[in-house]
Amino acid sequence: MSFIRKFSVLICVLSAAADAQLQVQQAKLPYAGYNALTPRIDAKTMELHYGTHYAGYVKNLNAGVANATAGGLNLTATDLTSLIKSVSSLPAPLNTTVRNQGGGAWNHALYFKQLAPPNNPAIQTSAISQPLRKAITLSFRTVDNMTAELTSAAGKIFGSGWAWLCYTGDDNAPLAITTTPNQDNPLMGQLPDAPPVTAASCTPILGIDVWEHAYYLKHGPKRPAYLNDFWDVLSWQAVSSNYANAASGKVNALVA
Ligand code: MN3
Repeated sequence: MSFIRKFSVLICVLSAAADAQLQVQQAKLPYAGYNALTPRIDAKTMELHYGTHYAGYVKNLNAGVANATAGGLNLTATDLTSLIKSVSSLPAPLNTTVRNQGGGAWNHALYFKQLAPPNNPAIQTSAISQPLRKAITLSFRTVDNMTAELTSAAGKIFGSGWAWLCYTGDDNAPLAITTTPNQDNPLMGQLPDAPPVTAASCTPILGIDVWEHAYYLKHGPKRPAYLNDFWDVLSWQAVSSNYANAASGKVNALVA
């Protein structure tokens, strides 16, 4: 075997090994630091939420994937979105890891990327794109109706979970509101031991985290006060971009 041939075989082996293991990175914050969302979301909450909880989901997911692939599992998912969508077909214990830690990684990437500082024009409803506005009108008549329904759904979640504005793919009602417990995500479909998902398999374009870690340091038990603050730092520009990506099937762009 020539040197060149040996060298290219080695390259192939190395790239196959690199492909075999999916490594998820934490999404970068699209604003400057943990102080950027004050006073709506305080720096200590951001530090704990982004730097500890979200970082933990990513770390634990990568460790679980590394363990499973080291044990001989041939993982076909090439990104975080295809991984969480495939959760029902994964073997134990990876299925539980992907559901909890992978869901946590996906949900928090969407969450932090959709926010903007309170003085940023992106938070004005005038930043809503024409296609998103049309979808909201078809599904809820007005933006105010939609935000009221989503706030109400988020307020009613018992314990930890998420409220979602979700792209359905239905031309007559392109958007729906749904909730999931823990770190479940509508992209996972209807999970066997979970409460019925009203719009299973839809693509979240806006997510409200109602775990206590998202608000307890500042608001204590007052979840409605947190929900008020949340809307003041929600970037409609980001949600518009999420809608465009969801509607064109570029779902992993929501969390990459
Ligand atoms: Mn959280």
